[in-house]
This record gives sequence, C-alpha cells and structure tokens, in this order.
Amino acid sequence: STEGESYIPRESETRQVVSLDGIWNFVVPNTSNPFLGFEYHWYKKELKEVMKSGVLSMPVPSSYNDITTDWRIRDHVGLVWYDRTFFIPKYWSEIGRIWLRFGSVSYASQVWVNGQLVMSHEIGHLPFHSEITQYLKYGKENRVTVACDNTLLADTIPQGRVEELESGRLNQIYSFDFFNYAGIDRPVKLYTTPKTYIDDISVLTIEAQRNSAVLEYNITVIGDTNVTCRVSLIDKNKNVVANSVDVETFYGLLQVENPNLWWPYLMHPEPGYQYTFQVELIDDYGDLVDKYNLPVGLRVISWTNTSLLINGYPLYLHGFGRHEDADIRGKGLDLPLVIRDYNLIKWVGANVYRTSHYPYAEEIMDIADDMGIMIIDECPSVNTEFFLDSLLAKHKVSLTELIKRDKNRPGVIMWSAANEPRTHVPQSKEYFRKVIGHIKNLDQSRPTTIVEAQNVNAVESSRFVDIVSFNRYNGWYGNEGNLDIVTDYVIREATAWHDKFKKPVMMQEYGGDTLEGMHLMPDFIWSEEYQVELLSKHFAAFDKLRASGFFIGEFIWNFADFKTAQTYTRVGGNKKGIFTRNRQPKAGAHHLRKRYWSLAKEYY
Ligand code: BDP
Repeated sequence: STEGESYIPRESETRQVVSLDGIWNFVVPNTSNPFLGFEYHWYKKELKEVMKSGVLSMPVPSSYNDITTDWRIRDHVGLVWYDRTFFIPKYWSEIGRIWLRFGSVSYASQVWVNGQLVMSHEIGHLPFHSEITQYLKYGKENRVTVACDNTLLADTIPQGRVEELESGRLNQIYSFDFFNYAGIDRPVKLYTTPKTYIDDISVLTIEAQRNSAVLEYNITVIGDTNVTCRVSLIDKNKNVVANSVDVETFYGLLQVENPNLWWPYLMHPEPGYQYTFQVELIDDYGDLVDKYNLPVGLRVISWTNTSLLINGYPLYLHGFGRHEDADIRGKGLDLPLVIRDYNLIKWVGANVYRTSHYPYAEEIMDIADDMGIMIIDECPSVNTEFFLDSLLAKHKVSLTELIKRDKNRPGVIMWSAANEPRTHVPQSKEYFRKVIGHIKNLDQSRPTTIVEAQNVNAVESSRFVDIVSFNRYNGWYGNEGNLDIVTDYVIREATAWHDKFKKPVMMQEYGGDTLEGMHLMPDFIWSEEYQVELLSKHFAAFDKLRASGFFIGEFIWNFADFKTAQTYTRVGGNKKGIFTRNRQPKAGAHHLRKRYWSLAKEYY
C-alpha cells in the first residue's frame, strides 16, 4: 500500500516521529522448507518464542548479507524474517492516526503488526507505509514482523533468474554487476498524524527570475475537509515572504519578490537555498489541526535540442555515477558515510551525480537539495533483457513511487528511466515509448533520459527522451591498453548520438578498474597511472565536444569502489572508483579534482 502521507515523516506541533531502528531479531529459514514461516504463522508469536535456536541479532537499517560470518546468509536466496517489539503509550489512542513506514526493504516484503498483516510491498529502494492505528495495543507492548524476499525474476525490477545447483541450493543470477544486497536497509519509523491531516503536497516553480518567482502548490487533505488551509513561504531568516489562505480547493500560487533562487553548488555563492513551505490546517475555532513544513527550492529546469538550463542559465554537468555501498552494512543507510561522501563531492568539485542504479535514501536526497548538488534520479530498472508486459507494469509502478517521493525536490533535475536496457531488441522501442509517456503524465517539469549502452545505430528508444545518455568503456571493455584511440572514439560516438536523435548528449559512464596503490610506469591496465591517463584522454574529448555545442555532461564511473557478485573479472569488487570503498582518494581523484574545479571557474 502506498496511500497516505507520502513524505519522509517530519515532526511538527501536530506530529510525532519515533524510530524503530536498532537491533532486530533475524531468522533465515531452513532451506528444506523455505515457506515454513508462513505454514507455522511465525508472525503470530515472537521469533524467539517460535524458534528454539537460530535467532540472530540484525541491525536495522542495514543489508543483512555481510553482517555474519556465514556465506550461506550472504548468498541466501528467498525469504528471511525480522521482528522486534516496541511500546505504544496509552495517550496515543487519543491522538488520531498512527503510521508505520519503511524507507525501503529489498526486494519484497510483508509486514505484520501484532500478528495482523498490515502491508506488503514489492521493489527495493522505495518507501512504503500504512496506517496501523487499529492494530496497536495502547499502553502495552507491540510487535512488528517482516518477511523479506530478495528473489529476482523475469518480472521483477531489476530482472534476474534463479537456478537450482546440483547441491539443491538456489543460486540467484543477475546481469548487473553490483551485489544484490537485501534486507531492511533504510530507517523504520512510527509516526502520528491527526485524524484530519495533510496527505500530500505538490509544489512547482513556474517562474524563477531575478526579481520574481512564482510557486504553484496543490495540497491534499484527508479527513474533515471543512478546514482552512494556511500556507506560508518562510525564508532562512524566518520572514514570511508570501502566504495565502485557502478554503476548499487547497490550491494556489505564491509570488515572491526578489527571491533567493535555488542554484547548484559552485554556480552561486549561496547554493541550495531552500525556503520552508509551511502548511497549516485550521478548524472553525481557529485551532491548529495539522502542520507540515516542507523545504522548497525555487528553480526552473528547461531544455532545448542542444542544452539544459537552470533558471535560464545553461548547465554543464560534471559528476559521477555512484552506489549506495559500504563495507559490512552493504546498502544500509549510514549517516557518517553519507556526510563523508558529500564532503568528498564538495572537495572534488562535482555539481551532479546519478543515483545509479536505483533511488537513494531520502536522507541522502535531502542533503543534495540543501547543498545544491543536482541529481539525475534513476528508477531501479537496470540491464532489462526481456520486455514483458508484466515487467512494464512494475516499471511504471517504480516510476510512480519514485516521482511521488521526489517530485518536490529542487535537486532532482532529470528522471532516468533505466540503465543499459537491451535497446537493440526491437520490442524495447514500444516498451520505452510507454515508460517515457508514463513519466510525462506524472511530471513535465523535468527532462527524461535512458542511459544507453547499445550501438547507436540499433537504438530507437532514445527517440522518446529529452536528453540522450550513453555509457562506453573505451580503453577498458573495448581496446583495453589502447588509450591512444580513446579521444577520437568518444568524440565520434557522442556526435553520432546527437546526429541521430538531435538532442543534448551526456556521457553517463566511462572509466577503468584501478587497484589502489598499484603503480606501473608507463601506465598499464589496473594501475593508478592507467586510470589517470584514461581520464585525461576522455577530458580531451569532452573539451572538443563542448565546443560543438550539444554536449552537456560528463560522469565518471564510479565515485567509489563497490562490491559485486563473484566473477573472475572482479578482484574484491568493482574497482572503478576514484575513491576506494573506504572513501580515500586514488590518484584519479586528485586528477579529476583539478578538472572539475577548473570547469567550475567558468561560472564565476
Ligand atoms: C556498466 C554498468 C555499470 C557497471 C560497469 C562496469 O552500467 O553498472 O558497473 O559497466 O562494468 O555497463 O564497471
């Protein structure tokens, strides 16, 4: 279920938020009968009561795979079970509605409260929640149980398949390289709203000029809609710069004189400026019913056949593809790591990244909005091989949920519908016509892209997008060791994409694996010297391409080294990071930093 208030829960005068993060109980069912937990109703009792042994401690949020010393847990395919208890104070029975929300569970899950099924959700990296008011025991102990299934099949986003080995063990196969981490990997929250509450807010900047900006808003109220809605836009000095009072429609426009617009990092002395959009519901007696504070940035994204603009100024994007990935916690949200990453992004002078290859945690997105880091927001579709109708339906759901979650974010400047789908297959054309059409139905204020990797001559899907993206590993998966061909190849290919589709073009991935501390001169594949040289050859191409007027962005693959599935091409994971998995720089990071800061100088 995805009904109800769609934002990250925020406290206010009318709302309380309680974290359920911490140590949960965790059980991996015996492989001889994976469905035992359903047959024996494990959710009706505490796992510790059900099981005589085998209940482990599991931190939430975290991927479960790398926490134990057991490879069978790391490589487990199928269901695992989590539970924990918590108290609900007696007075909560009087305060309205209580909600339970998961930032994400990978991949699919069912959730019980006190033995009653309250919600199920499929597709990782996206939030879901449900009202649980009637399932709680007030002034007593309560229990939440989660069954989580990581299986990827032909109709999951992303696709995968499962084989049974001779030993009888199930083995998950997938064609993307990053490790298929699973579990309750983002925060779990209980929160309250009044009975009549603000269910949804949409804001859209429709004008962003030096001396005037206009913000359009649309608010959904659930419950007794016989309330007055007061909206105020408040600046960082706590001054109300615009307001309005609405009855019945909860829709309107706010005009701001001499606004502080939202500008990207390095484009302005005060990047990432956000106002507070404050929504208050007031009843007939003048009492406050509900209140929600949403950060908003005033900015307009526009585009042409050759350029991408923010507030009318052309952008050149210089950044990364990334992953949510770290030692031990896998894809689990880790705030020290999040802040370290943003400090590195600032240091290196990037103004953008793509959330390759799935939506990132809302806590990560919040900081991008605040710092002025632009985001290409990618849905969890990666390496699609078979373009089935059942897949299309879920692909659309993933985009609906993503756009609902991130529609108000100033940092999100583009939607990425997929990474490296097999778009040389003819059915992909119709499939992506529908996918992009679906995005356009939900949001027309941002451009769309598909990150392509097939031969430009064979691709039709990029006809439907606004900006063309391509990945290519010159000097790595092709022509390894032959760095002297790279510059010409990149220029030729980028030009071919533009000539075919007549759209702005970005290079979304390029790079080479680099083992930290390995030095070989003259440069030799896998060495730090080779990565530096490979970057230089691309930089030369990018400079020439920029002069031709349609090339709008460069994204190195990858920000940091990350874990992969086990294959002989990976030495302890994918090592294309310019930072190590531990977030220390390789020589390539210092090299990239010189270029990104010199690009940034052009704005001043
Ligand atoms: C690209 C994929 C990316 C991989 C990269 C690589 O888009 O996810 O990590 O190749 O192999 O094709 O390094």
